[in-house]
Amino acid sequence: MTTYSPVRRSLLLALMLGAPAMAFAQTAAPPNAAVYFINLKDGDAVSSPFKIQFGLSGMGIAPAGVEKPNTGHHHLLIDTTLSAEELKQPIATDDKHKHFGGGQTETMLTLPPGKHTLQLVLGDWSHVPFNPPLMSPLITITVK
Ligand SMILES: [Cu+2]
Repeated sequence: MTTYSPVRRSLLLALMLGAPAMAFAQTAAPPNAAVYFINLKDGDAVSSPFKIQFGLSGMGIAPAGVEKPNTGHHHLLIDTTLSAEELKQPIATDDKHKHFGGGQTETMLTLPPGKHTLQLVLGDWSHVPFNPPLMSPLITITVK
């Protein structure tokens, strides 16, 4: 007969219950909210560095860490997209996933010449995308 320590037993119990502590809470998106690029569209050609303006309607902007209903902050995806799994957890922070946790609504970007994809994703106060996700269309631009 196998015996488990109390800690081991509670871990097993957590696993059996689906480990709810490991799930991130997603915030519901308000109806009619939309995220979009204001000054860029699919197929545009730009010279680096270039300005990107982030559009948001039907919601407000709040800095990261501030939990306020119907607000979030922008994230810019560069040459990448979020998988279905990634859309349910805090957005990564690296060269391809930029956070604008200060509540910024524009940025200057420097990219090497060639084609690049850009997409905006709104995250809640804890950097988790909304449900359903609030994303701009994915656009492809050419940097001259
Ligand atoms: Cu963020």
